[in-house]
Amino acid sequence: MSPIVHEGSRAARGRRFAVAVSRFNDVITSKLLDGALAAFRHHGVADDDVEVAWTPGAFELPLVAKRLAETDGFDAVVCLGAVIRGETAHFDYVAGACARGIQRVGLDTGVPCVFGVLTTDTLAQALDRAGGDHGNKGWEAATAAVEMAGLLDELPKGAP
Ligand code: INI
Repeated sequence: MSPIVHEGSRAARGRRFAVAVSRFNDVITSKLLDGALAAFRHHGVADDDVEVAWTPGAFELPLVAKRLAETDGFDAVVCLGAVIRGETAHFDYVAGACARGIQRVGLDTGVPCVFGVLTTDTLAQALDRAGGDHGNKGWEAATAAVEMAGLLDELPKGAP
């Protein structure tokens, strides 16, 4: 006997995805968006099956993600942002609220909601993760969205 294993197919042709992306630190977030769109294309998603909504900052991502998740027809929502610590305690409020909010949207709606928000101490660290030495977190987030869409499709459905 072997167990039934679910891994989430990455065949994403025909799937629809939404991206909420923060304009704050858009030097970084535009690169995250480029990475996410490239990953969707890589997995066979058509450009017109992806919708992008820009928010003022990372703090606003959860509300916009919720609206997108409640819109019938998206298989997953990707949230992209860059919260950079700098000198202020603002970082902790923005990053914490953003992470908790995005997680809550996924749990409340049942639509996978992916956390593609960089939380770094410096701009250089953020650049490294937005197409630099440490890859592109936007690409990773879109790939996670594709995988979660496939996995939730495969798993037994819960009660309505
Ligand atoms: N928003 C970010 O996306 N990243 C940040 O680093 C940031 N900092 O440092 O302040 C930030 N602030 C704005 C915040 O997300 C809201 O847009 C703003 O507070 C209005 O609600």
